[in-house]
Amino acid sequence: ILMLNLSFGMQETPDAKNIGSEFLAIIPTPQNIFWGTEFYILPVNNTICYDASSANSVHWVEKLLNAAGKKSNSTEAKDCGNWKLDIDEQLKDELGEEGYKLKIDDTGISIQSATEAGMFYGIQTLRQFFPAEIETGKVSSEVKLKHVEITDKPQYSWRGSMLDIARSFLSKEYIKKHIDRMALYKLNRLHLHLSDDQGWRIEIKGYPKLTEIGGKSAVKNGRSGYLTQQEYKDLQEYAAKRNIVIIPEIDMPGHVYAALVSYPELNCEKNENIEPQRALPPDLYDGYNVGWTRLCLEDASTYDFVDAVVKELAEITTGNWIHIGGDEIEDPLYEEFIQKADAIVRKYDKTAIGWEESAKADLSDNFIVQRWNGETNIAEGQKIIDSFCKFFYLDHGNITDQENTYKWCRKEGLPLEIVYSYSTDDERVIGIEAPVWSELVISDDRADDRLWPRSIAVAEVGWTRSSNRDFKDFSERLAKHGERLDNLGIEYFKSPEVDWE
Ligand code: TNX
Repeated sequence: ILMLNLSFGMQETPDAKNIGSEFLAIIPTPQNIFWGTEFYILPVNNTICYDASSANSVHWVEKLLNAAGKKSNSTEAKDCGNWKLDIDEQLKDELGEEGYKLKIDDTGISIQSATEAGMFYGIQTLRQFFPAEIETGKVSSEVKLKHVEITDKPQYSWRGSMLDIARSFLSKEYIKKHIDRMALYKLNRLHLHLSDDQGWRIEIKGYPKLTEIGGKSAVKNGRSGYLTQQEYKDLQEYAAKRNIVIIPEIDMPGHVYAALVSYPELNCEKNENIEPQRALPPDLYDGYNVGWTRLCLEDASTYDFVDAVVKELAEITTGNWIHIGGDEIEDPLYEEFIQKADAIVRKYDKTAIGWEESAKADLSDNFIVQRWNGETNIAEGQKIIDSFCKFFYLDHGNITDQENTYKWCRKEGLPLEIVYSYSTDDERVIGIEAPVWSELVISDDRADDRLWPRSIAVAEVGWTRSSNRDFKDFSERLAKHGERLDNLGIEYFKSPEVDWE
């Protein structure tokens, strides 16, 4: 490989770990990168040559060129201009579902991949070669692209971010912005926590009171609201164009107070047994307790509700997965519930995901367990998404004692370096995901502060193999992304570990 690249006039970086610090800062670090010494000066007029299967990707290149103040035309042909986009299924063995090759030399830019996702990620890497100004949509300076040859693919297929829009709602505009930001760093799963004690956030046509009543509440000082099915589908389509799959979660059989208030027949607890004691209905809940409500599992008709909700969700969801929650509840019928809910999800052709506690039940092999504290024994054949709270619960502080953050999982909080330090050799793990629970995240600015820049660390941990990861190098590259984040309008936390430029 080295010989081959030398023959293109490329040089292997002397210190692979130091690739970002000399000039460019690519995050996440690509698997293989050979820097040239020259620059390709982007001309005013560009021709994009693509094959039929790359047609959708042309749009992203046009967008980049437009923001750079350049002109472009596109042609379905091979080797005709200074941009070559080529999706070739034969490359799947080498590049997988999301990998790409990017080459910049004195003839221009070429990107190859086996899939549209890979092509999209090649373009996202290239975007980071452009000056940070590109994120404002208007570049005034000359665009000099350093000669390079990159072959890249992710370590994990699941690189997730979770927004809890149940405790406090986030608007669809915010969620769209979040999707854009995720895409830049190659995060590919957006898990939406859509229901909890404090609110129900997705329209279910068969049970309209879920949103008519349950959509009206929120945690103290938080925001209420909900997504219509149309809004959900719009978000999903917006995300899919950016290689992001939305995973809807309806948290059951616990965390259901908003549903119980909307449909009291789902509740079989005597009111006086409910902690904290509240009348059911009509009071909505705006407190912080967890693990105090449950669906009436003794009553067979509860499963009609579960079936109807899962059915509607499955109908509007294009991704493979439905998250059924399953956290923080003690109930003698819990295991039976998880098995039945899994069967319902499978009946509607989706794969179920549940929080770690679901592994107490005897699960089908395709069920995915989302691990958060590591206290539950998980069977050999099970797939796992790691969301260990001590690495990934971003409602914890960026620094120790940050205002309005939780610290129950790690009293020192979760500074960037801790998030970055996750690694595992557990072969069951298909990836990672960082949740932002929102009891205390009640505004867009707070969401930005908790998500960024730590989601960038999550992105690199999910994409880059641990042997290629180094925190010092990461923080130097991240420092160079400050201006980019500013230009994107992100109110990120200025982590003191980073020497922001
Ligand atoms: C735990 S661990 C929760 C959430 C809370 C969060 C607060 C788990 C699956 N659930 O219900 O919002 O802690 O940090």
